[in-house]
Amino acid sequence: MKNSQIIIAACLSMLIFSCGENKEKTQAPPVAEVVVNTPKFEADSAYAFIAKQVAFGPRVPNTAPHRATGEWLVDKLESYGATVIEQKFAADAYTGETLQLTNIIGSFFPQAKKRIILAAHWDTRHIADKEEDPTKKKQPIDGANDGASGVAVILEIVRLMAADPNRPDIGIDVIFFDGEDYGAPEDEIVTGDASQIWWCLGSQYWSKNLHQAGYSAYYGILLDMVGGKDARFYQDEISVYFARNIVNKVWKNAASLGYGYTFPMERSAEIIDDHVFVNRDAGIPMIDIIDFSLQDGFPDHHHKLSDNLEAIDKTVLRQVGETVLRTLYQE
Ligand code: AHN
Ligand code: ZN
Repeated sequence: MKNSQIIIAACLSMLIFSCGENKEKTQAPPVAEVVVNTPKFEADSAYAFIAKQVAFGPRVPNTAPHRATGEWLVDKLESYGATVIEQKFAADAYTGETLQLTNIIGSFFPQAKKRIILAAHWDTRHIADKEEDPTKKKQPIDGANDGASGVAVILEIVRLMAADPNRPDIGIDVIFFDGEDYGAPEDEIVTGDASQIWWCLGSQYWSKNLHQAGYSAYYGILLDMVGGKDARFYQDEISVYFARNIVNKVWKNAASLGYGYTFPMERSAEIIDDHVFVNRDAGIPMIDIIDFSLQDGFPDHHHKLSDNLEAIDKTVLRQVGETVLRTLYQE
């Protein structure tokens, strides 16, 4: 970290000196808060990245909107200076279909040894299976929050970092996982291998087939449903188990920015998401920032047609963006 980025806030010493009794006894140095100069996260820009993805149509594997979105994401990452690898593979779905999937990996600042992964899934769910109405249940979703929001916050972060001459000396590897949301509906009986997990197909593949032999990273941050109105990001048990120190630093940064309500320092549950496979099979610590609480579960619009642009709150995008940026700039 550069000295110019550090501001020492010694406010606490004033507090101590104002209580007369401790005046002479005070020996401890003032508590210093490290504040870093990050670029300003533009929530309008992140929102526009969501709107752009939604405008392609539902990003369901084996469809034209999915292919077009994939090309746009590659172009976008390259436009910010990344070297992009498209990891293409076929995966079996619970339906018996074969899905043509692509993990999109964009590497920034290749000379940096210390590398951090920013990940999100870029596909959207093929069915709105949490709808009551049987015709709605079969329709694909916009996935403004579930899918597009994580991608959008990451695009905004790399857009800003690529243009910042004072960025920290870290490398960023963006991974947009495919096939996260093609899991079987709860009420559907699926035949075949009972041990097969039908969610997270892209991360399952990547974790066993790294895009570069011997690839590793310091840690990763997965963003999933990070733009919904009334979002609360509790600490998922899997993230705490594999990467407790990363969870602590991210949640502390959220609190220091004044976002403690949105990032409660309380556990949620064991969320099955892309980070599970990255932790377990690739051995890279990865946390998940995901809108889920023990009390309310996933957001109301989860896997429904209402997961559209109206479900998005720019304030939430900004809170998540600033929290992640502050974390990166402290490395
Ligand atoms: C399951 O519902 C199994 N996992 C939640 C992960 C998820 C779904 N993220 C987005 N959609
Ligand atoms: Zn989903």
